[in-house]
Amino acid sequence: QVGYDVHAVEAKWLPVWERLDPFRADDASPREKRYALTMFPYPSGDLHMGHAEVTALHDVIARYWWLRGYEVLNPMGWDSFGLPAENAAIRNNEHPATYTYANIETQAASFKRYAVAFDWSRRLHTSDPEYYRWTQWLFLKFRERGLAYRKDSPVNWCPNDQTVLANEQVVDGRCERCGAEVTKRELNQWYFKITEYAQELLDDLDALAPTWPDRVVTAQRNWIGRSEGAHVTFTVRTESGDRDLEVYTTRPDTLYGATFMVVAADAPLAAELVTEAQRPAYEAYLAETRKASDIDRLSTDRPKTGVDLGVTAINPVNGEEIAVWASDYVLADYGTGAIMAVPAHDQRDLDFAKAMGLPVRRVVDTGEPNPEETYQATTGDGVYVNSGPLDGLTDKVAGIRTIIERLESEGRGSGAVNFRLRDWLLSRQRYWGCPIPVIHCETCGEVAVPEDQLPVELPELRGADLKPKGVSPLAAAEDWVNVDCPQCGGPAKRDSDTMDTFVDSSWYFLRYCSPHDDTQAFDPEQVNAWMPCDIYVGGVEHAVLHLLYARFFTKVLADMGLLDFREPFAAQLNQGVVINQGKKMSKSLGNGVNLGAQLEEFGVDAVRLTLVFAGPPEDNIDWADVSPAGSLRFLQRAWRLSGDVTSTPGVSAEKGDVALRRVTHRTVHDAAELVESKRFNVMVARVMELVNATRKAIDSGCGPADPAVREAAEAVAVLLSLVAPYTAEEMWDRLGHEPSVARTTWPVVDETLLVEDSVTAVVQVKGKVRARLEVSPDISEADLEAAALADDAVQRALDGATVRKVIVRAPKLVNIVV
Ligand code: ANZ
Ligand code: ZN
Repeated sequence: QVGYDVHAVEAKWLPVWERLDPFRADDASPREKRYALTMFPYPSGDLHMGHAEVTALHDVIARYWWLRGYEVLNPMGWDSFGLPAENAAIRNNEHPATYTYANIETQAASFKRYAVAFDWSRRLHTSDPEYYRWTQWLFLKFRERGLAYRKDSPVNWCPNDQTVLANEQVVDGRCERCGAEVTKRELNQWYFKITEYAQELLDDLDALAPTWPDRVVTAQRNWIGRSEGAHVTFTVRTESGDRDLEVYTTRPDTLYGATFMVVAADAPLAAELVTEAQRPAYEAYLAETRKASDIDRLSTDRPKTGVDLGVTAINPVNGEEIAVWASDYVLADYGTGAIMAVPAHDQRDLDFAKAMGLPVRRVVDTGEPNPEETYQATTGDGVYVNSGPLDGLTDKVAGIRTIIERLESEGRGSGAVNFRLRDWLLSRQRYWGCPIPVIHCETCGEVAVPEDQLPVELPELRGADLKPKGVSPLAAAEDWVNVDCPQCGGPAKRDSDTMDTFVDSSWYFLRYCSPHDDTQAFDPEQVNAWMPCDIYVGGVEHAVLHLLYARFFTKVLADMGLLDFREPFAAQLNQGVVINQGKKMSKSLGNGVNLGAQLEEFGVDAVRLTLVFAGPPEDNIDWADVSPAGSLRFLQRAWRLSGDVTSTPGVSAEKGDVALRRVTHRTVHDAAELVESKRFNVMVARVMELVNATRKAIDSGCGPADPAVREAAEAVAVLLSLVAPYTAEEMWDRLGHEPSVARTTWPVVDETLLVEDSVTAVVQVKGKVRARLEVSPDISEADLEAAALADDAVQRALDGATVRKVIVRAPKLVNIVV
């Protein structure tokens, strides 16, 4: 027998699959539909171990569904706009399109070789005009609904990339992409009003919680950050007269302990309140504030800084006059951008009071040392003190209610809900993105590009300098940017910003359902038939941004009447990370594992098997701890079985060796449950056991001609096709079947073979043993009698004689008297 040549097997089946196209999803299929989605990649370089892992895991599910008789939509495409391509293009002095599309071809070829069960007919690239035409259309629809708007606001600014960043793209005060320290800038920007959906985005997480990873649900809940409290209105005595100052607080019950107020230094309000005497000090402080990131500003260990605005405010419940300060620890775009400081019960306020020598008043006695002396804020429950009508009360809920009622009756406040979630800033001052389809006219103002003029194509800008300058390179493209106003025909300019790439990826899963429709973004009928996605596999790094945005888009489109569901992803799986020698792979550590080299050395199947077998899908995989060589040896063992089988295809397994049949049927049965509960590694372990059992049966048991051996080998091929498609196909071929094993059906499990322990029942006819039956130890008398009478050997022994009496002693004996 010749050896197993992985690369020859790969070369043999790849073109066959190309021809058979076994995973093309048929919209018109009568079969039940399933949608298996995996996060589409950025086209930066070739595929790496991370792609290999996520698609190997994802493929187990998609291929399983096909075998179980579903029509499976399993598409792939590229998230092909964005900074990585633009930066690489600048580095290599070429056009972003050249870099992008070359990488897409490389990755597509690698995916094909890697044998992922994608429906390639649905491939899309978000940077194709056929795609982004509809991204633009969606933007215009959002704008019509008041969900896309522009405003001037301080934005996170990456001085290195010279671009605006969403809050989500600022990690520890640094640019997510390049690591540069992020600063603030005032710009006129486009926003999506995701806050309008904050409550629904939060509420609908409850229904997702059972089928979404906990960490994703929690991250989204925290990101949305709903809190309940009150708006309280103070009166500020300014140099130009009295005015109201509203704050948001989660602890209105501590209002008697408010000893000063703090306004965000960078809120326009601070500049309005400050006295002329304090203005120079304030302006100097403001300049400092603009340099700090939100994360730093909210940090409790940061020394508190600030400036006295020189004005006072009146506390609405006790008429007390307190100082108003500006500081960076209050954020301009959260709540109302101003707070009432209760230093006794909020550590940041207390630190500020200590730093500035401001008064502290305890209003809740928790039994702990007094924060007025210790400068340790107490945040727990206790007895209200120094709090007028609340004094002596211990119930916080009642305390909050009492104060809110009082404020409401006096028109100085009301109960309020606040969200941490901000509107989604989508403008980017970069070239390689979807142009915003808006024209700015001096006469008409902001004018939407008429739908029949979409797409607004990106101008080529060959040879142009794409280096970040703070304005989009598109602004300098005179021919492109200067247009006639669609409304008045007068001179106008195109909006030169491009969209955040998260806009592109917020609806690609819809486009896959009708990817070539050039009359609409998606065909609602197809989308409603395929969606929501039954599984979404991808990295936990997208727990907040992408997943929240995709949910938001889905809800808006449902409100537009285009979708009959409000959540896009019914279930989710986050794979772990492939690491090496206990550490994240990185250039500097030199511990990177090259996917291409692994595939060369061990073949596709062994790499895929290794990734699936390494552990639970959510766990990280340390490449130093796994053995692709071991995987390859196992695949060889499995493959060898297919050459040893000597019975013919189609032979009935019923007469085969019962012990082996039990193992086979038990394995197939359990494999289904294991795949459905996403314990793919255990499923692989079970297939390994089946291979061993089959080998034993061939070598020292019933021999290669036993039909149970064929049954077992065929089951191995089908189960292995979920993980090792080449080996499985080759086995299937050697077992005498037509390709593709991936489109055969899941083996039918004979329930009677699943009985855990069996006993041998002896059947006697006229006192002579005529048959032995393997039966369940708890078989009923009636079932045992029926099984005995149905047995071929028993029937032959009876030879037509009339049965006079059957004595049954379940489960061991049947005695037939004629
Ligand atoms: C008085 C108070 C007393 C507060 C107390 C807390 C404890 P969450 O739960 O995150 O919504 N706050 C409000 N606006 C702020 C801003 N723009 N920047 C920084 N802090 C702000 O937090 C709400 C609480 O955070 C509010 O309740 C306010 O401080 C502060 F014992 O008001 B609290
Ligand atoms: Zn006009």
